[in-house]
Amino acid sequence: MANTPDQTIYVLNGPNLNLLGTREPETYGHARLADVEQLCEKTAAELGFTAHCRQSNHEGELVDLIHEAHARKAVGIVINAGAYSHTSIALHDALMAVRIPTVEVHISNIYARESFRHHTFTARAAFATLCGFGIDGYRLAITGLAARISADAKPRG
Ligand code: CA2
Repeated sequence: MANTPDQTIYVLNGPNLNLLGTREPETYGHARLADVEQLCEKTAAELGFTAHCRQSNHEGELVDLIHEAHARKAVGIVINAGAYSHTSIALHDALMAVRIPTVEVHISNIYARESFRHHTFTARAAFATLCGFGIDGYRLAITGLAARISADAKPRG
């Protein structure tokens, strides 16, 4: 079955990711959040999906966006919850509640950094996690998510 453009993937970015490209380029590179969102929109469109990109610095707003994804019948979520990945049971619970196939992305390799970044709550609610690919991780995440969604939509025989 062909994908239709109303098949929406939510791309959610968490706290401080609005600063991308303005500070700490050695860790996060030179691309800005607008570049990330453009990459996601292009990648999704090439695969027959629509990327709906949102960023928030507020945990509750991210919870609301996960609920919104469910209400709007989004078919997938790509999430980089930033530092909330390591702290937020609320985001974990929201992702578990909506049961939307989710991929977690981190721009940096969190396992090569401080130990407090090694555990993520949101990863437990995702079927896959990517880290360390820079912003290309978002393209890879959407590609893998699209493949999973298309495979799940195929009738088994
Ligand atoms: O590597 C990632 O994508 C992170 O999710 C980024 C978070 C960090 O807390 C996670 O451990 C790993 C931080 C995002 C902050 O982004 C900035 C970007 C530019 C300048 C300053 C912060």
